[in-house]
Amino acid sequence: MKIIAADVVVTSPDRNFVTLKITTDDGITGLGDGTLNGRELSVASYLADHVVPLLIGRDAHRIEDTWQFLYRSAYWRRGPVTMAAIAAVDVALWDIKAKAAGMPLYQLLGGASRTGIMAYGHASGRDEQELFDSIRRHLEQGYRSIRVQTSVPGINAVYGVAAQPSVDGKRYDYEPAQRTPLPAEEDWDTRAYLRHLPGVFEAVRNEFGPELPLLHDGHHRMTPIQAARLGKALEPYDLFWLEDCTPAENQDALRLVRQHTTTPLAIGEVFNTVWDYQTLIREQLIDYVRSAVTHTGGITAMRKLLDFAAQYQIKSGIHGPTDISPVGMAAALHLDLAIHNFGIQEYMQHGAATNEVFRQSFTFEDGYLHPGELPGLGVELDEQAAARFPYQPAYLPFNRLKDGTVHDW
Ligand code: KDG
Ligand code: MG
Repeated sequence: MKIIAADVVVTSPDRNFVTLKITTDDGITGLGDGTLNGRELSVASYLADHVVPLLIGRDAHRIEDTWQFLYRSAYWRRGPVTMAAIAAVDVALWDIKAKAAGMPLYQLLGGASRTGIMAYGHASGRDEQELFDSIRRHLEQGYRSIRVQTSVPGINAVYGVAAQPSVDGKRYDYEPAQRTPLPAEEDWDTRAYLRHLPGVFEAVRNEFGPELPLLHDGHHRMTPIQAARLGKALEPYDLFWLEDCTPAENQDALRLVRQHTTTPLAIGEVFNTVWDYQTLIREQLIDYVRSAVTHTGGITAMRKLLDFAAQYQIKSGIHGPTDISPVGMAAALHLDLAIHNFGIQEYMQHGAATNEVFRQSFTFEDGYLHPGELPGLGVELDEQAAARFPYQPAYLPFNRLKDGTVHDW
């Protein structure tokens, strides 16, 4: 089965997405997600200019060989642009292989290890009432695990807090990329955040009881000792995880955090290879791997990463915000269903325009996701609908401290 075409589709229904569509000589097509929030066109160019010409004529069944060829023949290794491009090819080839086999992709990954995939949603509020309201709405939608993000007195714009409910009045999800010509400037004050957050979790536990799994994302803003202090302060509220408590390029820093707190730690949404986790996994410094299939070289690389993590009782928590397209989400769900060390899946839900461009077979019922039983990934791209939504420049915001210093966002 030879690859005869590979097309890069950039579309912006509710936000920008990069999709690779591979076509084989027997008419089977496969889709892969290469979306890299705020840097979409770099991946589109990497694919169109440097990868597509290499794919034409290759055997679509040779997924491992194609992965190794793209990774090693570039000479330059790793990085989010390269690994998103490789992921797009890899996932499209798995889609094709599963369609050729007439099976949903999870069957090729070993079959289902569970009946459903526990998802968490993003609740947020500018004050306690708005936060409680957002949590209740998520519970009504069926979510059984909730990420809690809140405004902090003295800070104008905090990551993860939706300023207002979306127009349908139902969704409180937070979309960080803004369609602005320049990145929006936000402000940050770690001491104010550390003072405020434990009280918020105390209030949420008092209101919603001890059983509801609660998560929180620190979004890389603390130093290791600040992260250690927060983890310790949150222990009475029994978090499912504290995510990205400190920037983790320095993996050694997590030793300090780990020595001070039993709050479970999740890290990795900005990582793109297994090497980013080498110390974190080998020394069991984290509890959940947060990589996205889309940014970590696809199903082939994620499977190896999660199998490595499994030997150390570390589970999956695959990245699933709205900047992962429905194609990337579907790939995550097939993997979630198949692996033994599944932990939880992030699920924010896309908007109506995105769902029109990407027709999906996955379901969300009673808090559990399922990829569906269609052969392949179970996602179809409506190219005519995609063409109605051309690319629009959009950037993630950045942070400055009160004295003007740029801080991690
Ligand atoms: O593109 C950046 C987002 O994917 C990121 O800010 C979302 O932190 C995030 C999360 O946990 O979903
Ligand atoms: Mg995060």
